[in-house]
Amino acid sequence: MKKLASTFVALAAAITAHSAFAQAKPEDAIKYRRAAFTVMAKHFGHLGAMADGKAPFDAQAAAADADVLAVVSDLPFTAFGPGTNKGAIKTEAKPEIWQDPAKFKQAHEDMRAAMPKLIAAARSGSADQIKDAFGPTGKTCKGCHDSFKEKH
Ligand code: ASC
Repeated sequence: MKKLASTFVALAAAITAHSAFAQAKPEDAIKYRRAAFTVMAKHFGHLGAMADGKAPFDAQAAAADADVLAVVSDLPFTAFGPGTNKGAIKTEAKPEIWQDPAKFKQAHEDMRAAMPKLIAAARSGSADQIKDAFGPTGKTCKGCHDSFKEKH
């Protein structure tokens, strides 16, 4: 019964989160999440390049990256609703996302725990703080990719 109740709660949350795509074609959701991940990777990657000394450090640009990540980093996760495992355009999302939603949710939660630290670091204007926060956040990106993103 407890399991049934928690399944219902998870389902209700999923329906709410995915309502933007409830009536949409699967490829609309695929396009949306790929676009959000692309924007995310661009700004995350820029922080990483600055942390590694591969791009000149620019505190203002770092804060702008943080602002983008604060808005964009949760968006892809609204677009993995039921039936969006395949569509008319390419997706690298693995079936495991829909087969093991609790594990996928945990991967999202891991990122949600790490990302605010990177965002705060990037807003602080300190290259050292960005360097400290970047690795742990990147680990959550990689952890999710390893389980849920097709390798190519
Ligand atoms: C990036 C990027 C990712 C992550 C991942 C972290 O810059 O585009 O997908 O970092 O490679 O391991």
